[in-house]
Amino acid sequence: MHYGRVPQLRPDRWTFTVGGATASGSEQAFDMDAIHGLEFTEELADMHCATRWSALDLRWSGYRAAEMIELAPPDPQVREVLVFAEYGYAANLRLDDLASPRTLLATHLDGEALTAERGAPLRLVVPHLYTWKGPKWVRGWNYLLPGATDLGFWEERGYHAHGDAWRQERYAYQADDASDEITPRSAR
Ligand SMILES: Nc1nc2c(c(=O)[nH]1)N[C@H]1C(S)=C(S)[C@@H](COP(=O)(O)O)O[C@H]1N2
Ligand SMILES: [Mo]
Repeated sequence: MHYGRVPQLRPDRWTFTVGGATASGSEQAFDMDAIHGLEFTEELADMHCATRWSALDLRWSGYRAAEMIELAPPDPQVREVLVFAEYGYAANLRLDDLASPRTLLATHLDGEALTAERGAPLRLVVPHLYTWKGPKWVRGWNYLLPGATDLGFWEERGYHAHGDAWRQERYAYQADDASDEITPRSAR
């Protein structure tokens, strides 16, 4: 399930871009070959949609987002990222959640290459967060400095900046005033 149409893949033009507050100060772009050069790995994860359905024990495989963070690291002040996909879909994540060893840039589900519907060629999977934090057709992320107000698709519509499925963090009004959290406009 997703918002909008399934994007058409243009492999020749496809890049994965890490920008915003990078350690180097410049944006880095990776092509598909660079992604496929990372170590291939697997994670079992449940999907928890914030609108309450769940799907259990899905077997995702692909590459650890943490490896990409190592290749294109953030400025030391960075605690948050905006992960973006085709068509303007994006999600706010904590850097810690992106760097979690279970967070994957997935290319396969249950041993099969992702279909276009499921997010091919690459989809972010963050097992412990609500599924809206995992953009299908992911194209990169921007590192955010403290105080940044960049919001993802659902965060702009009042959803939670962190989105921990086990704490049922669905809506922004549930957030405390922790200064490391982005405060969505609707909660100000
Ligand atoms: N690019 C993009 N990714 C997205 C979404 C979207 O609308 N666009 N929806 C999210 C939400 S809310 C859910 S529940 C899951 C649905 O994933 P599925 O289609 O594999 O079931 O995709 C997530 N990733
Ligand atoms: Mo969802």
